[in-house]
Amino acid sequence: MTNHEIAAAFNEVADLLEFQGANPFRVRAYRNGAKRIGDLNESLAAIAESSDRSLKEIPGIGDDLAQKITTLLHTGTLPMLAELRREIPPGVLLLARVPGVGPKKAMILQRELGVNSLSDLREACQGQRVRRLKGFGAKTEEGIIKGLSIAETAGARIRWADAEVIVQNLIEYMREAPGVRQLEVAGSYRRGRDTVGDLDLLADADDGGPAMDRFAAWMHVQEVVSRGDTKMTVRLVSGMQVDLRVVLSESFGAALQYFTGSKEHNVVVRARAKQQGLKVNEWGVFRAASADGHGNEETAVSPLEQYVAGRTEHEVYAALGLPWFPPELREAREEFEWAAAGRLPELVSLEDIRGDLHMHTTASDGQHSIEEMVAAARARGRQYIAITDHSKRVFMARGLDTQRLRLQWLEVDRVNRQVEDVEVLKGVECDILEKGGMDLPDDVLAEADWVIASVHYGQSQSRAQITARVLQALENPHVDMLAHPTGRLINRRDPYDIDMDAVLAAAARHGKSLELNANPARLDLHEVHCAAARRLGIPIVINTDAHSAAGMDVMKYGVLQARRGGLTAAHVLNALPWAEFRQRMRRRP
Ligand code: DGT
Ligand code: CA
Ligand code: CA
Ligand code: ZN
Repeated sequence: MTNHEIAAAFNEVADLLEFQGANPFRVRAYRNGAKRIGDLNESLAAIAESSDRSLKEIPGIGDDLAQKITTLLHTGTLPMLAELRREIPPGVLLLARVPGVGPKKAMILQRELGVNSLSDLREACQGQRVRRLKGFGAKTEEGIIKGLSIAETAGARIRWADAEVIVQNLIEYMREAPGVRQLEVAGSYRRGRDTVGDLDLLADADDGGPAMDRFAAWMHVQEVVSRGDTKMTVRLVSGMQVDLRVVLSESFGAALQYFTGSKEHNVVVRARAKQQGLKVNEWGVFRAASADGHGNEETAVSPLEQYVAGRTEHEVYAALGLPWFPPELREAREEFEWAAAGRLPELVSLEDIRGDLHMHTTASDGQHSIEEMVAAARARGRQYIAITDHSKRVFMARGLDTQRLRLQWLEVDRVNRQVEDVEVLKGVECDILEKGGMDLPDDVLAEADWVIASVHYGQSQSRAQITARVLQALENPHVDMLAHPTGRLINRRDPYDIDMDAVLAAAARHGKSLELNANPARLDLHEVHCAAARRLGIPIVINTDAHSAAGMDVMKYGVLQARRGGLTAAHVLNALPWAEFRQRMRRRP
């Protein structure tokens, strides 16, 4: 049992307890314990086994949690969790995830109205029964109806970063399955899509039985949906479906290629094979038996088709005269043209990133000071950062007016003089006002090293209005970059209605950069627009928009999205080393 899995168990206990209306301190104890476990560098199993150490030396772990960790380590289950799961129908937990509901309201809905599923909830809203509940009201009811349609159109797709947590646990757990030689998660997860529908796990083994037995016993499995000799499907407690397929080593590469997809990419691959008298499927690449019957005498007993390749993906693609494609590119967009020209791009990687040009501090809605953000940036190998707190319009986040901003910039200069290895830029995330225009005067923006323009208000304006506001901001000579250009929040808020062609053209014309906000809830710019920006020569800046030191860890999600847009380091402005980035800056500090 890994730290991840134990933390997940505690988080689930916290969710379920909270759902039952348990003492908030008790709920917090489990959540806090899960968080502390998540931050640990060593495995709980090692600490528990060591004779001179105790689990209780971990901050946030008292007698009770220590005992539960021991139970989990020894038995792989937690009786208390099993009981909670029995008491709370999974349908009701789903309710809590509807935007506008949350655990407290879900609990009331279930208790007072007997609502147990999303469709029950919709009916209750339509019958206007929800608004009559204490503490709900008509506005809440309307919010829930909106939340329901978001939950339904989002379907069961989850954000890539959330899938990553499941995948890490799953791989760690399944690696110990007897007889399994290789293990990979294929599908949209491997392609790095912003959301993932289901997980496609592949195992290389002679006999699928033991691997399937272990899989069925995983603590996060709610139900085994189906099980055959080589394929098994389960549903996890979270609602996510996972397919496990077991193949032989000769087919592992072919299966990995096949189940990584996308379907569209594979259509082209199969057509290509056909042209060459080959056939490709999840078992391998095969040469079709000659139609004229010239085959050898053994044809009657040996397979009609001759196996050509299938052990590795490289081998499969090579057999078809194709290069190995990074999974992020397998969407049948430009990859086959690039391959034909013999130049697949060398996609940007996390190691290429040198700067981070969007982050917040305690001056507005961040949790850490300038110095703390500098230390966090240093720990992540960044050479330069921009401190970009909100401007005054964002009063909820205590946005800065001219006076406070100038004071902060003095502070930035002071810190910058003190640190040798990280360059700290005076920046601001300046709001684009609802009526148009920037939230701070031009002469103030002119003093900054780095100016971000952002839309936070008036997102439901008409396409013409929002587009005009953004174009005006891009024309402002002091603006360097447009942040989170479409405002989408994955599964929660659609992008605002904006003419992206016009925005891209304006950015190109005025030499402005566009942000790829790496927050896994945003991933905005979308990959398709990243590709468009690349073709127009618009620099992309991958930023964390960190509101805390740990917030800087999201960079990898932005990089993944950039890779799906076919970006190389040369397309990413903050992949430039400091000396070169400095040359590119409008104002040179
Ligand atoms: P998802 O799960 O909706 O996020 O997207 P994918 O791409 O993971 O799709 P999924 O799970 O249905 O299938 C994984 C890959 O397996 C898919 O990209 C291509 C391949 N595949 C699955 N079913 C079929 C099929 O019926 N025909 C073909 N040609 N390929 C399939
Ligand atoms: Ca899938
Ligand atoms: Ca699947
Ligand atoms: Zn921001």
